[in-house]
Amino acid sequence: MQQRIFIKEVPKCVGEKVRIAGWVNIKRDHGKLVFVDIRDNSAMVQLVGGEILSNLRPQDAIEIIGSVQKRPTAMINKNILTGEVEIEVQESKVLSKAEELPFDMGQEDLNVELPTLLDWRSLSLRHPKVTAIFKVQETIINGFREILKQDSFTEIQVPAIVPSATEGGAEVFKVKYFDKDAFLGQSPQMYKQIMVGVFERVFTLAHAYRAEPSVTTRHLTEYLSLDAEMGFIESFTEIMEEVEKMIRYIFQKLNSERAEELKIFGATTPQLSAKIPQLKMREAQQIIFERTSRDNRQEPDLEPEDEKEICRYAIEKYGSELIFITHYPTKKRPFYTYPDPQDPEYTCSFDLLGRGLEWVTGGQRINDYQQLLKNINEWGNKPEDFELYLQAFKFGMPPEGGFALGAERITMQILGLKNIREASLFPRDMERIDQRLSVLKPKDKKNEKN
Ligand code: AMO
Repeated sequence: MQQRIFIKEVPKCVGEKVRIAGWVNIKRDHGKLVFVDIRDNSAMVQLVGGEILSNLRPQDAIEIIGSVQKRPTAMINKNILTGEVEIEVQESKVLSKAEELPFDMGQEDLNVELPTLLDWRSLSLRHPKVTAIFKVQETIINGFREILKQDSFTEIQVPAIVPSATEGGAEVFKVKYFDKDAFLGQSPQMYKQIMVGVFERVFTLAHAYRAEPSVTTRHLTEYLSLDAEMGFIESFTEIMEEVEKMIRYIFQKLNSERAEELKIFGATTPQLSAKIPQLKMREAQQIIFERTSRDNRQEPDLEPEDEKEICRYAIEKYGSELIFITHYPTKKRPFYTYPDPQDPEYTCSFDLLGRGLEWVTGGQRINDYQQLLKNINEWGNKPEDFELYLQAFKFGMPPEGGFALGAERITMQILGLKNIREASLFPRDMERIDQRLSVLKPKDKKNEKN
């Protein structure tokens, strides 16, 4: 039997007979003449036929044999890879029939509300506009991997079931672990730090779990955390330099490999200045106060409105859509964060904000065993829950630090998506674990934030 080829190869086969397989995207029935767009993992191509195609329905999985021919000049579509050819179908076989669709998958813009897209996820993910989101995400993840590998980081895998909360006690999922309690890791933080003692530079792609008790457009309860950690640093600014290098590499990769997908969303990678600007958190709050008269100068963190305002400022002042905010207050950061020796009320830590939202968090860590032990107690944790982690600091842990970014968050921000759920194949939130867990009752509306 003739071997199947991928659709992207079809333009090279003019005058030849080919066998291809894929899904019916759209059917246009003109009576005697029927046109079908068929899609596989590589491209889409137009089929022409008569009765042989008339029974096909959108999303049927089919296999056909046909002759590749040049399209009449008036029918050429320069916008697609296979736009100069079509296949005249001689044999057609339905491999699996599709039911009637719950919404029109043929519309280019997919004008369907998000809850419907999520209720029919296995179908909606096949739409080219939705698929484009995950191609972009894959490129972001590949970019993260490639640049860190180039810089001598080793990829590690960490467990999801953990003995203790690391990023704050409240937002943690408890799991029944035989006759004990365990938790789902809020971050691979502990493990990446331990592994600095082994490989010096490590990174991981870890599922992170946060029991976020509210419904927002930027939080998931399970997200993909792209984490890195490096030893033998002299200052936390080295970590920011690594973040900047990684971000630039990812943007460059997106522009060269994903121009088509960015175009579908009318998106561009964020504009950057020669160097990403930096401000201390208190400086940022002062600027926000001067610009808006909103006085959050005593607050321990930036409010969502503040993040938006300081991003507007960064564009106006520096021509940069990204900005680092450094020196968050010690008491508001996790116990492992390194206090600034010059001003221990504040930490050697940073967030990278972009287009009004946080993208990355990072900083230097406390690598002194005694100081870490003291902080674990002061932050209200039990040292015995951190035994294995603490052990690493008894045996020569160099000065170190690292950072993490949420894959869905970055995808959302680059493509200008309104809701982070759009950037997750199968999003988890308070109301959905594939199925809708409940329908919002009026009294729960107070949990709805932006
Ligand atoms: P943090 O808690 O700030 O830091 O998280 C790091 C990054 O992860 C993303 N993120 C989320 N994305 C989707 N849904 C959520 N609920 C969610 N929470 C966080 C954001 C955020 O910037 N251990 C530290 C990192 C470090 O210091 O290395 C940490 O987890 O993009």
